[in-house]
Amino acid sequence: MTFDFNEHSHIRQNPLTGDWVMVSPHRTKRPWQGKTEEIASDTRPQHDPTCYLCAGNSRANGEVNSNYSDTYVFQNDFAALQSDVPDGNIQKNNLLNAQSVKGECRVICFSPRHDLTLAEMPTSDIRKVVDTWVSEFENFKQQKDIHYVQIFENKGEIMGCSNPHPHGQIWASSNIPVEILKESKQQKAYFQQHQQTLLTDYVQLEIAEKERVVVENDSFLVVVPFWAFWPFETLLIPKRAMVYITEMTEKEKDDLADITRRLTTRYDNLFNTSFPYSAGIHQAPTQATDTEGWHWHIHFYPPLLRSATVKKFMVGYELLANPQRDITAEKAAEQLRNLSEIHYKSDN
Ligand code: H2U
Ligand code: ZN
Repeated sequence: MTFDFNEHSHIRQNPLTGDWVMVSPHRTKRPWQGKTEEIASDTRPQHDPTCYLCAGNSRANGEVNSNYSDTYVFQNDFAALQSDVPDGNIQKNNLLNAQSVKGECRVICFSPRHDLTLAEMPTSDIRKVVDTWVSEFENFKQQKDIHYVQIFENKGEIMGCSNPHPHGQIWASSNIPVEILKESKQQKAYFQQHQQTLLTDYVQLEIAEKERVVVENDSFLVVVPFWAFWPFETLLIPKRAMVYITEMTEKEKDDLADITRRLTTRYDNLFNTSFPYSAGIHQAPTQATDTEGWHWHIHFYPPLLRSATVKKFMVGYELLANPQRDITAEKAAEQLRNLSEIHYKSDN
């Protein structure tokens, strides 16, 4: 018997973090049936008078949103990070180790339209979201106390998102989060060995192999990465190595809006549902003098497995030992690649 990646259990390494995932393809012996459950289309109004994020409405703490017409950013009223925390730390016997953390949290409303998501917004409006990400990041990058800026979107009730109004968040902190520490270390080591960013080489490899590619345009490639853990996890990678999103040309910003719409539409079309996910931009720490090897990118981590209602759980062996998946990254990519880029709710 010879080893077959599509048949036999194996572990794959994530070169961005050094972590491993177990793949058990034999558990999906039967061919993919592509069962999709028709979910009653959620009909939300364009403006909801009870929504905290809609234009002109009052928020939970009584502040009033402006009558915004494209994107709108406000200070998170229930922020996890606060700017007025005094410095402090605990260090006891190499056992108790703690440090104070300062920062700021903001909310970005993607559109005044309560009923839309990135997948349903026109590309020109997604471009305004890209511009907002860039300007917010630029602003935080100037602040000496801020060492990392996490821009992300948490979408869907299943992900614990509290409001269906299309929005994302920014958490800017004085500390560098663990995922970023891992990615800095791995990307730097790769660069020192190969004089090329890890993701530049990975883009080349995936364009050559094709089987994990979901969608691409002139400036970006989206793959289900070889080491994906979530069933339909994707990695959106600029084809050109850039440390920060502020380095994008106008054309690249347009292309980011384009690829975001095309990817999120494919996601919605997979199970004919507004596809939940946590997605976020990873880029170098903001005060770093050494950003060697850094190549910014966007992770999409969707929890759905088989239908709009069947979610993958990170429990048992996965929580205690090692993340594990059944459907291979290659099979997931094939499914996403074969989907339409016309949103299932649109009339075209
Ligand atoms: P989530 O649904 O992903 O939790 O995002 C909504 C954010 O909006 C959440 O962080 C903030 C919450 O703190 N928020 C306000 O700042 N003001 C409000 O009036 C409602 C929600
Ligand atoms: Zn709203």
